Amino acid sequence: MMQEPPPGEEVIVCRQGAIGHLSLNRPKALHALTRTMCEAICAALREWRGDPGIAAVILDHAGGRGFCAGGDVAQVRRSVLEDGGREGRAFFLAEYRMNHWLLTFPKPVIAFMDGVTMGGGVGLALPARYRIATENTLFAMPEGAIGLFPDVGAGWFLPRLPGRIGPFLALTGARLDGAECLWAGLATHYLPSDRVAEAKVRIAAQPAAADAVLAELSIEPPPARLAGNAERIARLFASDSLEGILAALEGDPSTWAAKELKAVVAKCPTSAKVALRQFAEGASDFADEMALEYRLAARMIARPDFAEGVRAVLVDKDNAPRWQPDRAQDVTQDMLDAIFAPLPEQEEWTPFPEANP
Ligand code: QUE
Repeated sequence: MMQEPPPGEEVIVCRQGAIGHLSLNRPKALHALTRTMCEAICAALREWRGDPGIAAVILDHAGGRGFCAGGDVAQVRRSVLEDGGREGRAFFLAEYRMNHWLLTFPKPVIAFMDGVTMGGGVGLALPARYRIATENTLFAMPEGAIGLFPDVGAGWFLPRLPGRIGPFLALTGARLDGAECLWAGLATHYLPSDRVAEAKVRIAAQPAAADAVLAELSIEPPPARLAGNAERIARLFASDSLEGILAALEGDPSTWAAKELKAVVAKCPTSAKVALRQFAEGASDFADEMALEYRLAARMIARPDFAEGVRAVLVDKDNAPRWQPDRAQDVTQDMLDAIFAPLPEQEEWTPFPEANP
């Protein structure tokens, strides 16, 4: 067994047999990610990558509710207001490198989404080979509520979901439960939360049998509400233009469409158009996707909508953001072109330089 981590450690890094165990440990902030946490995760992955004594990695949260509420966007907002966004960009650089390292890690990663899994938490879970949902899972990409966009690789994973579930999640910020995550392929297994501890112990004892352990402990989830909505999601979110989706929702007589229309209209229209263009263009590989997202992040946090969105949701909590512009038709192609334009070469995102290639 490893020694106890120092108190206040934001990620608990330890080895259990042939398992590398990473536990997010910021319970008061629902384990929201800081740059320090992303760098600690990457340092552990770098060490474990070539270590023949490590067969797999477990990713979970330490105490209280979990799994991970996102990036610490309140801190990014302070950076934007105080240092021109320098620290905010450093955070996204580190976070996206972590996302890329998780996806390219040469051994199985097992992520336990046993609680809130939003934004940055989704970026930790989706690159994992095994993604465990439970009855506590609450999954969302809510960045449209804070003038950001679906990042952390969402532009890679979400367009690959069935139907138009990706654009639906991005534009509405809809929250999925564990059963819906399994149905959509966001999760690979559904376990009752009271079997999660046993799953970890058994995987640590026998990492090569992770697959069998998870299969054995899995249960049939309750029906996925999302399955019943899949047809109208595919139909009403079919357009690659925000105006097209708004028109489809407005033209549908169902109360479901009226409710989702309300959700889309409440979000930042620039965020929605950025998400749709990001999904439609698609990157050729995951590293390209992260480079694109880093450009988008650098531009989006500098726009007034980001500071305003975080203010409305997390600082003042009035949930009454004033978007600029606040109508879809006023977000122009030129504005989007400026957000998608490459950064000066020395500011572009690059993968972590490898210690042992
Ligand atoms: C959109 C987001 C985030 C959000 C709410 C949104 C996000 C995030 C948090 C969050 C929540 C609770 C905390 C915390 C952060 O909320 O990214 O530190 O305690 O991290 O509507 O993107």
